[in-house]
Amino acid sequence: MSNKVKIVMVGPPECGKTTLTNFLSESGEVGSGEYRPTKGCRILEFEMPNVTYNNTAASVEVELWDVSGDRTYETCWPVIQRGAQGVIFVYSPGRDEHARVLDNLYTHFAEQQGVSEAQCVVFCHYKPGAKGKGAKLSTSFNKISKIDTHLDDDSGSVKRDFNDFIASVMGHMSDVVERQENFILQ
Ligand SMILES: Nc1nc2c(ncn2[C@@H]2O[C@H](COP(=O)(O)OP(=O)(O)OP(=O)(O)O)[C@@H](O)[C@H]2O)c(=O)[nH]1
Ligand SMILES: [Mg+2]
Repeated sequence: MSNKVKIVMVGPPECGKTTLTNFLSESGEVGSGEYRPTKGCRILEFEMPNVTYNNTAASVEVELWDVSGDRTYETCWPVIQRGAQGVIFVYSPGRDEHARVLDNLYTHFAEQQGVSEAQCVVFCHYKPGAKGKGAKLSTSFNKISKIDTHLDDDSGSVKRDFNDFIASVMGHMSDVVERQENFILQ
């Protein structure tokens, strides 16, 4: 199995996807203050040297797609989704209407693509000074891990949570490959 993984990050405009992808890939600005909406999509490529799944530590090449929250780019979604093995849903605390946005994104990026719950995670992203709780998400998200992300006071845990998510996706992918191999051998 290849140690490459394609992950897409989606969510409403201005919730912090570009900031999070810059932070996770250790490239670009993190919280410069100025908001520049992403046009279409950006792709960040980086290596994670130490991901443990199936009881072994491996190095994983990550392709992280930072998808614009602007729905005028929806025509690009089929290209963006192709071959994605994981989806990160991001939204902002204190914004109940974001639950509906995430529901629609779940339908398009997970359900219709056959991406399972083990391949998804939700980040409720707290910008500095952000208040409030995450919205109540629909039942589609019941089995999906939900994580609060804070870059300013606890950025280490965001890296760990992301590492755990990549491990979960890789573990899931290797189970799928194993099942396919067993099926062929039967
Ligand atoms: N300091 C700081 N600023 C943040 C953080 N997260 C987001 N911001 C700011 O909030 C604004 C919006 O963040 P972006 O990361 O551009 O949001 P986005 O989700 O990529 O937005 P679209 O590309 O339009 O979908 C920018 O001005 C960021 O600098 C954070 O953790 N810390
Ligand atoms: Mg962006």
